[in-house]
Amino acid sequence: MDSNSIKVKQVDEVKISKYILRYTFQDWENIVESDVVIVGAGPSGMTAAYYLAKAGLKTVVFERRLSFGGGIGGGAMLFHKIVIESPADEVLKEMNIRLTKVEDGVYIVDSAEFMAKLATAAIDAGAKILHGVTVDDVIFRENPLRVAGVAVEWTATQMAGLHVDPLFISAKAVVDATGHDAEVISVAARKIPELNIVIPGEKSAYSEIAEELTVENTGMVAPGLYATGMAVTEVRGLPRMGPIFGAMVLSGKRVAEIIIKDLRYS
Ligand code: 48H
Ligand code: FE2
Repeated sequence: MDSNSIKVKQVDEVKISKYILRYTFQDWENIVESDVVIVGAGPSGMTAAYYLAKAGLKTVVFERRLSFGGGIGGGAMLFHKIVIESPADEVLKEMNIRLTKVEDGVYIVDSAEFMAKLATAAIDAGAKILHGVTVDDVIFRENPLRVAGVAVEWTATQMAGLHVDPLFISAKAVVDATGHDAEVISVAARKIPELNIVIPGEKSAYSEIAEELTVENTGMVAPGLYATGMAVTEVRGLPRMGPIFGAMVLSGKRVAEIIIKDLRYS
């Protein structure tokens, strides 16, 4: 060894495995009883996670893929710029995301920066984001009838087509932030008919009105179950808006505010 060599602390394979297992299970044991479960780490889910964690609620985000951002990365036709309009710019500025003003109240942001800093903001606020986990069912309770958590499975297990039973995570509020398919609300509608959830499905594009409608209709779909982002559009039969993301951010913020209020008075 020459005098320029760097001394790297030696850790053997067994220790590497033990440390990973110990701290992974420590986290899982903690999140198994959460205040809020958010399904999907897209723009609406991560914004919601940021505000919920900031308010002190134990918040976990389950994301099927091994990445953050949902539809942000794909932008429009894979172009790497995202359009944001006021007042969503205030949320992005709070997260140190740089915006270029193109006209009064309209901004352009780089998709990579948007994804990375949104995730950073949510994590720094205290939210736990777990990748490679798919939510495929909910837990429900009667008297009063409500959604009380989710069932989780490894995405890889699902992709392999294996029949493996899930683990359950309890939560006072479950947020469907899964985007266009509103997967969590869809499964609840199908498997718990007593909730009387009817899903009309998203309409074709009408950007000017779609954003405001999506934000306005954000909120509770059934006791314990909330919609944010494009899941709102699907569940409430609203038009889509295309590659403009202000409503996703504002919807995430709104669902967080509603849940914070609901949990405070429950
Ligand atoms: C775990 C899951 C599951 C599951 C899905 O699609 P997203 O980006 O969702 P939003 O609503 O935050 O943002 C929508 C936006 O990207 C968009 O598509 C817009 C504005 N479209 C307008 C238009 O006209 O087309 O993110 C959802 C995330 C993704 O990362 C999925 O992988 C993840 O949820 N996900 N994770 N369990 N069952 N289903
Ligand atoms: Fe979309």
